[in-house]
Amino acid sequence: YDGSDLWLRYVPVEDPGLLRKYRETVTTVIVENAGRNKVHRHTPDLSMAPGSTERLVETTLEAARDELVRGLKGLLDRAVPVTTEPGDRPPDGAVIVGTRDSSKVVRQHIPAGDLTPLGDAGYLIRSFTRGTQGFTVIAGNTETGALYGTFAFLRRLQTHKTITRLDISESPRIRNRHLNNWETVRLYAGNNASGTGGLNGENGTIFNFAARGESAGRNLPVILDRYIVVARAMASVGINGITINLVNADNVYLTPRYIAQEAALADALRPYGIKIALAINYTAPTDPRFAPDTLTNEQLDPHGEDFRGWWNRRAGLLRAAIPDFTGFTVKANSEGQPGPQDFGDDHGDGANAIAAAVAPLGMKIYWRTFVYNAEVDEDRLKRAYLEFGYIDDERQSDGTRGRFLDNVFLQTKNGPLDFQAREPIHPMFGRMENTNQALELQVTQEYTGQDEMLCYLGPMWEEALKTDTYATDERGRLLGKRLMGHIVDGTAQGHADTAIIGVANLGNADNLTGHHFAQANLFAFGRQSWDWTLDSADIAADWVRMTWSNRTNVVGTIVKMMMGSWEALVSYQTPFGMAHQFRSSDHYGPNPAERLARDDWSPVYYNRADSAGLGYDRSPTGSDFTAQYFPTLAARYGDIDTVPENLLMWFHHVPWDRRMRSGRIFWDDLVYRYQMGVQYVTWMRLTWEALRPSIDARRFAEVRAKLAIHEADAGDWRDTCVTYWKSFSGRDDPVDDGPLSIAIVVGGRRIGAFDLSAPSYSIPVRRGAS
Ligand code: BDP
Repeated sequence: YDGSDLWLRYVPVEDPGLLRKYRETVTTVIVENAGRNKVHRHTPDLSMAPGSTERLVETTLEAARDELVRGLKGLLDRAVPVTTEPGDRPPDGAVIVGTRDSSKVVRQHIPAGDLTPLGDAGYLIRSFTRGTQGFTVIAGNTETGALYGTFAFLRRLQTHKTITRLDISESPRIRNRHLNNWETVRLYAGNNASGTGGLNGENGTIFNFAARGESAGRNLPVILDRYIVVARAMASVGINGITINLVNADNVYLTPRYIAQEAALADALRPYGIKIALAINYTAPTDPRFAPDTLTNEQLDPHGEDFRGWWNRRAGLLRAAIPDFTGFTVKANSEGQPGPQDFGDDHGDGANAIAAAVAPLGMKIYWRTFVYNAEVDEDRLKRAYLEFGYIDDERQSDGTRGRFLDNVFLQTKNGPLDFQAREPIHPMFGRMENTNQALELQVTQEYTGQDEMLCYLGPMWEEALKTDTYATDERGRLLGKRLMGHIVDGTAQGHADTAIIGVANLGNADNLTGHHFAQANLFAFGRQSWDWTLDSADIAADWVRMTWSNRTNVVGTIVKMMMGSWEALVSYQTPFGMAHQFRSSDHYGPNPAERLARDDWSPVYYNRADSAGLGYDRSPTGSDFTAQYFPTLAARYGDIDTVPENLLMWFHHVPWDRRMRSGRIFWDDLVYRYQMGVQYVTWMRLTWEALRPSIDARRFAEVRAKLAIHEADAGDWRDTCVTYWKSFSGRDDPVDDGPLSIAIVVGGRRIGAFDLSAPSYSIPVRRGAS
């Protein structure tokens, strides 16, 4: 097995008792009126798409029905009949999927009052029994809700949970759960210099617009089978949108030839509840490729009609081809991308101009806040708040605050730097009370081992989402809702429209993500986007059961490997709050001595190594970046005695002989930490070896090969960094008094530890986990 189904594997249930029970509970699938609500299709010839071996579905209920049929056939190891007619009373063993609109059964058995509060994406799964007879209803207010419920039901079988006496209702906490697909990231090509390589899944991009197909004499876009696997996988975890191209945007995506391709892709994704968007370039209107509709630089005035008119026309073309096109992602005045500042305007002017132009079409603007400028700031981290904060604060003529329009989201990375393995939260979360905030996470492992290292990111996102922002301090305390997750889901500051964005890790490798374990990060991103309060260990356990095996020892072992893997990577790459020690050529390996043309791209700028110590002083005695946090957090981070040790060097220049909480001096603890990270990888490699009898041959071998590379490269990180630090500290390696365990702390809560005396990872039993 090559991993190409992601976690949508429907293998026969091994346990005979459970299989018998499942077969009793599920004997028929009933989906009424699946073919109604035909979705708008611009490419009718794609019903059987060239390049695809599968018939493309036309409606969301068809997608739900087909998934149920496919899943049950695999899991129950026998075909389950489908009917469209429930009769007077659903037969024993029926599973009915629908909405109150589509299904008589749903209308009869699910009161509107139970469904309405679940909104347009929520679902309900309910068992009905009479005597020994019973049936199951999966219902949503919308077909998409019903599809989500279908996947949730199948997940229960895939993870061997009970499917009787169900009364489940779920709805997402965040409204827009999107991927950003950076389709070409040639710079970080990993092992493959010509494609998107290590970052996005080995050989190249997931969507291939160069592929064309001949059908009925016409030159049609190709919908490859893997697009549909991706669509199903996204829907299975509730992801409902995707910006399909790189943020350093190529204007070609706005040309008619590409729009035709985008329309075909949107048609294929639509039944799965997924809408598409594009990343754009601020100065696109001046691109000669759009002639005769091309503007001059002088016409790029965000307050003028030329600029707004252009974007309105372009968005209109997209809307005509893609009726549910959602809008644009914009990277402006960032890393050489053009933006309003080039013309004397600010982000508010620029974002609002495009937002106003597309608002009549119901579209939104996701304006990224990833900005920095070495020429104006000593500390790169301060820039975003300086450029955006005052706009949020500005009093408007109608007395309200905040200049950004309602259809603008500011899209901000979880941390203030750039997707490092551990960052403090970005101080803008909670600060931008009058603006829609979208949280951007990096699913693709640019700085976390790319597709070579096994690094499960669920705990990292959980740590970020469960960090206390102390937003508005006292008021926040009274409200009781001031975690990062509360800011993002809108409950902390009363935002109705909410968004979370994951930079996707999809590519054209057989397993779509390059490393088999990278699939877990896409899965976790979706699950945490739906419900950020979930426990990352529970998510890992679901994924392992769906992807690898339900055998207790396999589940326990792989979950242990995953849960410690991120803290291990932090330990051998950038322990105790160190950041950005990557060699610039690929962002994979270490080069702490590197000094580049730009300070703020250089490892030496971040490590500040000298004979006194190591780390960046951002406290009031240094750059005073800490002042951007709410007072309680600012005080905690700003004081070397109260800052959490795992963020020590993020905020302080730490003397080599500083006494650490372990009782050892900083230098010794630092070296031990590097060593422990590497030892953990060794333990993972050996542990995987022991799983050989339980894992299919191809995937076993592929992961085994990756772990060997991982171990060697982790050792390289340790050796390169420790050797370099030693040239400043002048100290020897500590001997024989190493710590025995590293605590795994998520959201201020110790969730476990890995113990290196006899390497293993332990997760204490948690109470109250559902
Ligand atoms: C950095 C990447 C760069 C991206 C940038 C961004 O190195 O390729 O363009 O983020 O977020 O991590 O725009």
